[in-house]
Amino acid sequence: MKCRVCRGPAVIDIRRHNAGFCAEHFLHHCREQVRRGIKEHDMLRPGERVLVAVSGGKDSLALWDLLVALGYDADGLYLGLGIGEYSDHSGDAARSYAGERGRKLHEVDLAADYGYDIPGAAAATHRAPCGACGLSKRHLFNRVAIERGYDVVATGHNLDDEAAVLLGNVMRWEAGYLGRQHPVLPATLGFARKVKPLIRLGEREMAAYCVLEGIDYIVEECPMAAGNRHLGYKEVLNALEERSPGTKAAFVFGFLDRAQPHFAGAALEERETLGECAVCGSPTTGEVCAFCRLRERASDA
Ligand code: Q46
Ligand code: ZN
Ligand code: ZN
Repeated sequence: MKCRVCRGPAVIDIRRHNAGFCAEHFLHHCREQVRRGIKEHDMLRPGERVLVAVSGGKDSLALWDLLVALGYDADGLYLGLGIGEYSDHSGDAARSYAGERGRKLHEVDLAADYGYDIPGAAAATHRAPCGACGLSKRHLFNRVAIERGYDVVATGHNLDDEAAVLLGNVMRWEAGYLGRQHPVLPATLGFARKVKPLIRLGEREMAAYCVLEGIDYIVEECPMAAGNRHLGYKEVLNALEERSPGTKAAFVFGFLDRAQPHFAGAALEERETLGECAVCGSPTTGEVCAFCRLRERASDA
């Protein structure tokens, strides 16, 4: 297999693009895909301050690296979830990446700063940990962005993640979620803009990017992911992709082009009914926001 660009030996073959790339041109391909994604969806503008949600995994570290390579002013935020060794290792990976490359990493620790952790929240609510975890992440990334003057929160969701979430949402016809499933959620009162610049890159590409760029990321998966529905959807999608490369990209990009706009109204309606949380001031549909309610229950436990 040869590099599509220079005809030298390829180090990676991307079936979806029916192309191989040498190391140099693969890194260029990744930057190009991010640049295109940002431009197509008007995710970021020059001079904006970007807060990258950093987990220490391949996607978030590659995202941070790519944004800086493309000239964006991007800092990281690491959230300590208190999930045993997994959290210790992921925090180390995020800190050493930032330290080695001289980048600014903010940190919030759920236990020290908010009095609970994810395993405790799961026990207190008798629900799957990912619900409390996702809620805490959304709330805190947004809050830190607003408080510290960032214009945008960028997350490392890649094409495989988006395809799996989309399949889940379609299987249940979750109109509200489908309306919000977009690589850009615009800023509204109390919410920073949220963007997903890795939308055009797959999981395998992100792992290869890290290896080729010498980024040490945490390979172990979160132990609480077991039983997470998205893992099942990913397996199904991988089987389809294996049979016909390009299926995931067609599924996600076709949705964004042709179906998502039909659902956008449902999401807007929800936003119109928002007031302010009596405890923290964040936008919420109730008196007290879901994060403050979770914190209250989990820190009592
Ligand atoms: S960290 Fe949190 Fe994930 Fe672990 S508890 Fe679930 S949501 S699986 S990306
Ligand atoms: Zn090449
Ligand atoms: Zn609140």
